[in-house]
Amino acid sequence: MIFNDPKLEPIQAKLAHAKRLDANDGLTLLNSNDLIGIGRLADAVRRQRHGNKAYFIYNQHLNYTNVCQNRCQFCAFARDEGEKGSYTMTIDTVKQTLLDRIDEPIQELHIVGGINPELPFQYYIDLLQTIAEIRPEAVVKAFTAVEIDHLATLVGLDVRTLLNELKAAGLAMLPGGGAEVLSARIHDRLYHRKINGIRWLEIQKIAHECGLKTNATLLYGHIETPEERVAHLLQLRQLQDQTGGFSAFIPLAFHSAHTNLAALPETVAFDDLKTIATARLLLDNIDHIKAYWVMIGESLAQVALSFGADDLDGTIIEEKITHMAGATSAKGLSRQKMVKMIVAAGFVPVERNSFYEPVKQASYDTN
Ligand code: V47
Repeated sequence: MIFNDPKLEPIQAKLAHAKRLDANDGLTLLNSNDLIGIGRLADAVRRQRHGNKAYFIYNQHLNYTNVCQNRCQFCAFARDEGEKGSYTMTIDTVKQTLLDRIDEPIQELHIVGGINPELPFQYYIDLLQTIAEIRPEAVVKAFTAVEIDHLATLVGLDVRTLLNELKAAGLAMLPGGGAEVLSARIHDRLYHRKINGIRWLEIQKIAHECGLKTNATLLYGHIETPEERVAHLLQLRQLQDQTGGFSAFIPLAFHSAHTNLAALPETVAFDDLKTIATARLLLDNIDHIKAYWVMIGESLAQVALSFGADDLDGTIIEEKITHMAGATSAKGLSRQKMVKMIVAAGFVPVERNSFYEPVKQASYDTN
């Protein structure tokens, strides 16, 4: 390959010799303006792993409460108890929300909420058991490490015992949020009330040891430096070397509207693509990189499939967290729309379950 930026040549040579990229390579990628060169490197690795397949899932998000004691600076979703717009779903409302969609072939429920000090531990057990009752075939991907840490403290159990109890009630996987950026500096400035990066990694490790797969995210496009982004990716890679428990990595583009950081601009497509491609190249031990269409929009998510991403996440049905922060993407997508997006981008759609096993599907109508 001939690059516009000759600094990419040694990176290409390393990749050709199956040598691991390091922090300097990560910085070179993020600081380079040769977007096409970076994209070609990431696309080559993506195609070695996944060919021209692009994954998606029929999933439903359920945010059981927005009452949260942590009040992170970047969040537009959280409310105080009793504040206008605050809500907590009763178990009956959860039931009804699931029953409203009972005829749809939902494979996964993605469940996250605020840290609501009023909710007893039994609520979380009831939530999991209700889902298992109504949707026994769906995989429950629920509770970030922040919620897990809170529940362990609430009920006075160590994380391992707690996770085993939640597993027994139906928990199958943890979603990737909560770490934001694995950096003490950013933790102290933007989300000091919640667990720090060290604790987040510790909880992932315990979850992996309990046989639970987890995802990992990076919230980027606020006050973090390129060095901090790279350090975040390398900490994930290091843990993955030990446990192999991360299933997917999802870069999350920051949306500033209605947050305490509202003066910050939206991320730009150039940086979104470079971040996805850099993640694909540095995270040589995490199989799946998601282009999360909710945050970068449907069109750019399609393009991202050629810049290292292999998964568009899912139908979602109703996304709340990013839309409260000004996202202009759809709140949910139909299966047909997801298939069309993938086909139009030149890839072969694979509808998957939470564990990336293909779901048997009659042929898709893409007209
Ligand atoms: O941790 C909050 C982010 C995350 C904003 O595991 C924001 O498959 C942008 O973790 N602008 C929750 N981002 C979402 C999440 C996730 C999403 C999709 C798939 C998976 C998965 C996990 O949302 C939070 C935080 O990083 N977030 N506020 C905002 N204003």
